[in-house]
Amino acid sequence: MPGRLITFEGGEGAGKSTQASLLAGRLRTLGVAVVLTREPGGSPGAEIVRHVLLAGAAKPLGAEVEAILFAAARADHLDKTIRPALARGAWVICDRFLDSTRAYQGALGKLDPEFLRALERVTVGGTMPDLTLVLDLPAEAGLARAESRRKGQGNGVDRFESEDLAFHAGLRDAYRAIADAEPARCAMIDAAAPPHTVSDAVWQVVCDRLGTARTEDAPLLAAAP
Ligand code: T5A
Repeated sequence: MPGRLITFEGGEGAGKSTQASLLAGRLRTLGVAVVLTREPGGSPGAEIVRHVLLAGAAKPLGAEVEAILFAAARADHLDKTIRPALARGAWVICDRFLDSTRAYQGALGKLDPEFLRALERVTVGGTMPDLTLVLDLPAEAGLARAESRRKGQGNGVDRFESEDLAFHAGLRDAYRAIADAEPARCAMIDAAAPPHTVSDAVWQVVCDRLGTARTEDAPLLAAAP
């Protein structure tokens, strides 16, 4: 079976990491080789760039420089992790990918779409996701979830979490526009329901779009005791 690239996108606290991990588990129960990864990061070099970006060290340099750094991290991630895994036939599940740059740096950072397309050409090239699941949640709800997770971990807010509510509401609109523009690649998922209900909706889309398995091959999680 050929490798596939599935990406999760959405605003802060929408549940991307939770859903990426649940999907990886379901695919593994079917014997699919899965590489679960994230952006920014996912390779040793990209994790260093992640630290610089999320600490806010590049913020004073502006959205254009931040976009270049996200693209540099993505190039390394693709070369060291994603393309080798796809070549082995693994399914790669990535927590954020190029749509995060389009939404955060493009729509909210007001960068020229042509500039972003040029960055995508030299980094992503033909390695576009087979499927992008856009988790949709009101900004207030996502920020509340992110805050409760942060408190649990004893972490402070990072570079983008510290932006105001209008920024995060704008992100939701940006992701909706991205999904509308590429319906063959993207699927919007209502992320307000409990995690296992959202996971069942994700699984349904993966089965329908990628034909990996039938829904009955992996049990519905929401129905589990
Ligand atoms: N960025 C990234 C850019 O600006 N440009 C780029 O190109 C890229 C790639 C990365 C930051 O970098 C920016 C965007 C980001 O600001 P990050 O630390 O990797 O930041 O984290 P995020 O991706 O921002 O992760 P989030 O904070 O948004 O969280 P998730 O992954 O969406 O949510 P998750 O799964 O961790 O869940 C959050 C909390 O909610 C609970 C979980 O248990 C957890 O406590 N939860 C639910 N609760 C109720 N119902 C559900 N359905 C729930 N699902 C999860």
